[in-house]
Amino acid sequence: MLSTAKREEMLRMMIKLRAFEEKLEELYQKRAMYGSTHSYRGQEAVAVGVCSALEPRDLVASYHRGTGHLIAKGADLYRLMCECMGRLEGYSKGRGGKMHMGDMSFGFLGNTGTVGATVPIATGAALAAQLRGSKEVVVSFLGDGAMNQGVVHEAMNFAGIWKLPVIYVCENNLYAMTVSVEKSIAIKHVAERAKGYGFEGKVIDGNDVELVYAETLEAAEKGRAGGGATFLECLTYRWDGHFGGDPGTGYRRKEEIEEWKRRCPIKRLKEKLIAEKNLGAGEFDMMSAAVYSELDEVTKRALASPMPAREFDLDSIYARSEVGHG
Ligand SMILES: Cc1ncc(C[n+]2csc(CCOP(=O)(O)OP(=O)(O)O)c2C)c(N)n1
Ligand SMILES: [Mg+2]
Repeated sequence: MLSTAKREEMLRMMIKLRAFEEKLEELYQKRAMYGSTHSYRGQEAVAVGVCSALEPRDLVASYHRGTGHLIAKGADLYRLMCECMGRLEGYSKGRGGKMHMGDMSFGFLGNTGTVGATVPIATGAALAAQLRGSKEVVVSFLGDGAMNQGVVHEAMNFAGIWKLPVIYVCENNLYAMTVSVEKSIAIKHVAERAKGYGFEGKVIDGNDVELVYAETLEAAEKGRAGGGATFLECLTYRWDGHFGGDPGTGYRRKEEIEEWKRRCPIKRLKEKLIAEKNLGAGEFDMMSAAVYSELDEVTKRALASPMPAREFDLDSIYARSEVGHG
């Protein structure tokens, strides 16, 4: 059983993830963001459950819906916000925007907008960890849609052969853009594919943060002990549209959205802690208010921070032609 302090910490972190998405949406509407949003609202228990079970030395690779993974793994909110706004003090000096940043100081290999590309990156990092004997475990987050990319199959097969210390966390939120899993995946649970790669695949409730935590801990211990990869299919749901400009309806029924909102991962842990008398309703409100006000401060600072200067346009460009300028 997890301590109350640990569960409160996870609750606070889930609120932080949600507040961040709400702030990004507000900024997107004001055209203050660099690029679009891919809201993580509704899926918070996956990022928080997984990252809370990892050790600081462990590594994470993520995808386009990656702000939650970044925060849960320890990103600095100010630098993250700056990157989302294309500002100089962002993790990629404002060049990558919210889909492209990484920082090894907190074990974040990076996220990418190329669907499926996260998986070979994480698998390669797991091979490196195995060769170094470092006992690091690598997590690859991916969506259900990514499961149909060829490179994912190649990487998972490789992980199975080499018994790599990697955990594939598939966030099955039932849709890839507007396409439902029923239309794109021939089997009911994509976790069944893990058997074909020679490692264990489990289907779990991705809105239960304590369960996600426990399953990740078990998979990480197995990976560290040389037991190889694990695939966790976390059943969850994105509350919002695929990206900022998508209302999220049309291809999804209103009742379906409402039903999943009732299964809110934050509400679930909050109510459990209150029922156990480990948290008061007032305490929850205070916790929540503190998170939102911290984020307001961070946003204010980020909005006042510098934009990248023209002189730096060619910095960090590794391949460029020496001819044709002028
Ligand atoms: C290689 C590639 N193909 C297509 C796209 C366009 N695209 C962006 S997100 C997305 C859907 C991904 O769905 P899923 O993996 O389930 O993640 P979710 O958006 O549901 O979190 C697609 C097809 C892309 N970015 N990269
Ligand atoms: Mg999906």
